Amino acid sequence: MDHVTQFRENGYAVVHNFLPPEDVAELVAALDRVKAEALKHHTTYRDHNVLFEVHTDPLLNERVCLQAHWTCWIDATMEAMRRHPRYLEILEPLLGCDIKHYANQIHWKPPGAKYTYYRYHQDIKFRSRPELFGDLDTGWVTTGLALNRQGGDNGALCVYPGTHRMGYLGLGEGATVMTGGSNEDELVKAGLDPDGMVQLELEPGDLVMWTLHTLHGSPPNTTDRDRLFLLNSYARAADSPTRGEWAFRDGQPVPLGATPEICKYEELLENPGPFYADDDWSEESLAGRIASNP
Ligand SMILES: O=C(O)CCC(=O)C(=O)O
Ligand SMILES: [Fe+2]
Repeated sequence: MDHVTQFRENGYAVVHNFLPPEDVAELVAALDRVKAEALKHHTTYRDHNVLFEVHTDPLLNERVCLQAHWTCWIDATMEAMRRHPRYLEILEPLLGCDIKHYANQIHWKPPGAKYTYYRYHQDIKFRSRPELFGDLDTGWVTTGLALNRQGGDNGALCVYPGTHRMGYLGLGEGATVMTGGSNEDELVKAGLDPDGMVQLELEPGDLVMWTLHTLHGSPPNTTDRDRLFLLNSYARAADSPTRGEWAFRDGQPVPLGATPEICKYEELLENPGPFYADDDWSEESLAGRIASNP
């Protein structure tokens, strides 16, 4: 099956060898630069759409960076890669040739850290203003690019085929997606067979794509290797005139403009930062914390 058929039938698709090794190596080097920059901050830091999710890990007793958003604003490799021609190639059959970009996130899973899993959820949960977007079912594609080898042991993504047709299932409510603990029990409550969850095994340069309704999550990293994952979310430009950065216009890559657009951070205009968030991930302070997701 080609990726378009897979995506439509299963709600996800894997594109092996999406990027060649030289591009992967460039991205891995960029991730190292970004992480070094992030760890200059004592806690979570935001400047417009750029976010470094930094906290002191309760097991490692040292600072870790779990996510970095929109690093295309601070790193030329990241900026070029968000509109790499391969993205257009795989997105055009699904979204056309006018495409906007809504989420750009690096996710790390530092070995030995406490919070390296993502509870099962559907990304529609994180669209705070769905009315601003047209076609939430077929107009959106989230992509996750594996930048190192990943499987169940180091926390690769899991997806549940067919859930893209089931509407919002309500999994993962009542706790944050990165800290709330396993929610496997909710699968059964939602009428799903836990064995239906597919654990992906990805090589460096492989890409997985999923919809806003595809149920997914990922297990913790139990190895001494990190898991390097680069997420980018795209949608049909015509569906959201007021949100998102252009990625491709009329089939041509579009660099970032002079100033950031509102993407997922709706408070961009009123509260652009830079500022630090009070990001204490100790057990006591976690209640009520909202993690930022694509
Ligand atoms: O990084 C992962 O494994 C999953 C991330 C995810 O699903 C999300 O951020 O919405
Ligand atoms: Fe997600």
